[in-house]
Amino acid sequence: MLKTSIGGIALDCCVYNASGPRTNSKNLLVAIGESRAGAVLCKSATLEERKGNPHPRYLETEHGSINSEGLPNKGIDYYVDSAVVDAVVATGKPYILSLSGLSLKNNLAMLDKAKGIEGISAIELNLACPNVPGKPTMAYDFDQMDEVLAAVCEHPACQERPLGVKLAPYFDMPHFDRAAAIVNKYKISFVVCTNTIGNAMLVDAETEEACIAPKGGYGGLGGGYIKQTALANVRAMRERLKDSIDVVGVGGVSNGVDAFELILCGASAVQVGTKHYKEGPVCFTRIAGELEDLMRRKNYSSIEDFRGKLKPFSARKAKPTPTATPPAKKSSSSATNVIVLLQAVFIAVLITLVDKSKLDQLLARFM
Ligand code: RRO
Repeated sequence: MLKTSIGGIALDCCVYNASGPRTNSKNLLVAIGESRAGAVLCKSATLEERKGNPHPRYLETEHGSINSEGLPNKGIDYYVDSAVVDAVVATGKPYILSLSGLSLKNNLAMLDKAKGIEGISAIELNLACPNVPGKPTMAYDFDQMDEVLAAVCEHPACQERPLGVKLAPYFDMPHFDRAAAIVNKYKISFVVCTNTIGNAMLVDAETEEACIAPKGGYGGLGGGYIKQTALANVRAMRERLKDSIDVVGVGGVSNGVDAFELILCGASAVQVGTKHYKEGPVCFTRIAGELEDLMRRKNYSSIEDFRGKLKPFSARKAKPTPTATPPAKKSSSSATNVIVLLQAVFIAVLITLVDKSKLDQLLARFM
């Protein structure tokens, strides 16, 4: 029921993990592979191992999360090592390598290391990490993004397997246009929308402090805080990208309904980050099961039955949803108007029919 494909790789389940939470080591990756997740995506790798930013660097609230991890990872050699690749492949799930080089040169050097490794089913190039001090988000620098994609797409490691690009969230129509136009120029198989909203801040009013330590408290906002941004980014990119480029949705997927909404906006698969951090890989089983329940209720047997089929607002069919502000109670106020009108007509008819003299007598009693 949840089968899909991204960039031509078949996935048994359209729900899998986002790069970041619980993706740093072989054991964590294998645990994802052994869950219901449709694929296994590793933590974004850099050329060298990184310890990341100072702690505390992650906080979850009831509404979502903020992080400034700062790309902690074991370095590319670890994630392409046969001990890791083979262990993930043994789970039967496609292994996707996430790369987030600190320079184009580093990205190309990492691709050299991925070249020829069969167990790597796809590469997700992360152009949107907001948390490395002194490194602006590349997906907001369109000229640099264009230059990096031109070079990366030529690399033999990206000819051997599908290449995906993880983008930053965009908030303005010309930015959607520009990002999509750049991606459309290259042999890119999928885009991932979207990374966290960069340089947000959570504040503790009691202690009067920022909630995380690095970068003066600025961090990437994720989870429920960004679901609507993710929906819009998936939709906007789906509307602009070539049909051959799949869109993967990520941001605020807590349950099956969230996954359904992203697919309705055009996602071929959805990734889960914040909930994976909190619940562990069992979240993939739960969310996939909830998505199946919803599909059964709607008589859908495949995600293709509704993928990208978001309808425009229709006043005739609109029903209030629990999250939407209910419209003003038009129907009851118009019913009140009709009753008042009928009363007026009734009184007018009565006045015409009643004998005028009797009416005079009646009025005299009250005046
Ligand atoms: O490691 C991080 O701080 C991080 C990365 Br690489 C990313 O792409 N997005 C994010 O929110 N955090």
